[in-house]
Amino acid sequence: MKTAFVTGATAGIGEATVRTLVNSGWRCVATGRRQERLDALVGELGADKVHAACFDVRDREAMEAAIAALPDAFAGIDLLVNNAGLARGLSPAQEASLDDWQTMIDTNVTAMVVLTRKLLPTLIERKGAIIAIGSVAGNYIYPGGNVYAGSKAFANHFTLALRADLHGTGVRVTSIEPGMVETEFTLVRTGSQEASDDLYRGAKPMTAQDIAEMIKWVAELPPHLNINRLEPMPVNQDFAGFRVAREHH
Ligand code: NDP
Ligand code: 8X3
Repeated sequence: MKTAFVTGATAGIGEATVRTLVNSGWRCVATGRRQERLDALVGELGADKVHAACFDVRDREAMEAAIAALPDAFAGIDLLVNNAGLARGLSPAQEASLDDWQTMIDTNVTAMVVLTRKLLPTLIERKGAIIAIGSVAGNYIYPGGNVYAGSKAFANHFTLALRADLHGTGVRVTSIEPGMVETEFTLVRTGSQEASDDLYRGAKPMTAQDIAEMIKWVAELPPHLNINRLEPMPVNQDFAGFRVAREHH
């Protein structure tokens, strides 16, 4: 049985991924800050299938302690799903909160880099795989995207850079860069259930399960196949248009 390490498993894409992988015969280390949600996953799927590792990904010591405390059955990692992440705010840069910017950089950039570096030895030893959840926000610019977009451009490119460095190791690396997925993401971003509901209303966004199925598909491909990047979007979403500001005559 293979083992996946899935960050951000208390909600949305990560939670759906743990459920999908376990139902397909994987073991999962499920991480996040909300212990009660991790406990619920263990209760639902079984302690032999899910190990709950509750820590803040921005806390390097806590991350290291959680890795060191993995039970033997979960200690050899075959798949790292770099998923934990968030957006805070949609304000233009000139009005944005520096604390929000720091939170996004610490979570989406620094934590992903540190965790990946920590798990590379076991991933190489087991000829495993890395799947990272980047975003279309890293590929196309939209107003208010600023630091979130920058952090996801980093995620998209860091993941492809790993693919180059891991050349010849047998480790597979994939960057999945989704558009709009209905999760708690927009609630976290806006701080408002109403704003979140408004954004999704009538848009037919993708579901967390849609992305989990892609992760499972990529993870279970034959070992000679590597998908470099996937960029799924809802049919009702497309690219940001160019804008022109008109001077008054
Ligand atoms: P959710 O808000 O539903 O889930 C986010 C997950 O990240 C939660 O499990 C949360 O756990 C975890 N997380 C956030 N901060 C931390 C932290 N400091 N320490 C540990 N865990 C943390 O959002 P999604 O499922 O939508 O987001 C998952 C990923 O997908 C993110 O990287 C996001 O940028 C990306 N993405 C999302 C899209 C969307 O439209 N929803 C589109 C494209 C990409 P907890 O709060 O318990 O710590
Ligand atoms: C977030 C994707 O389309 O909501 O990563 O900006 S989108």
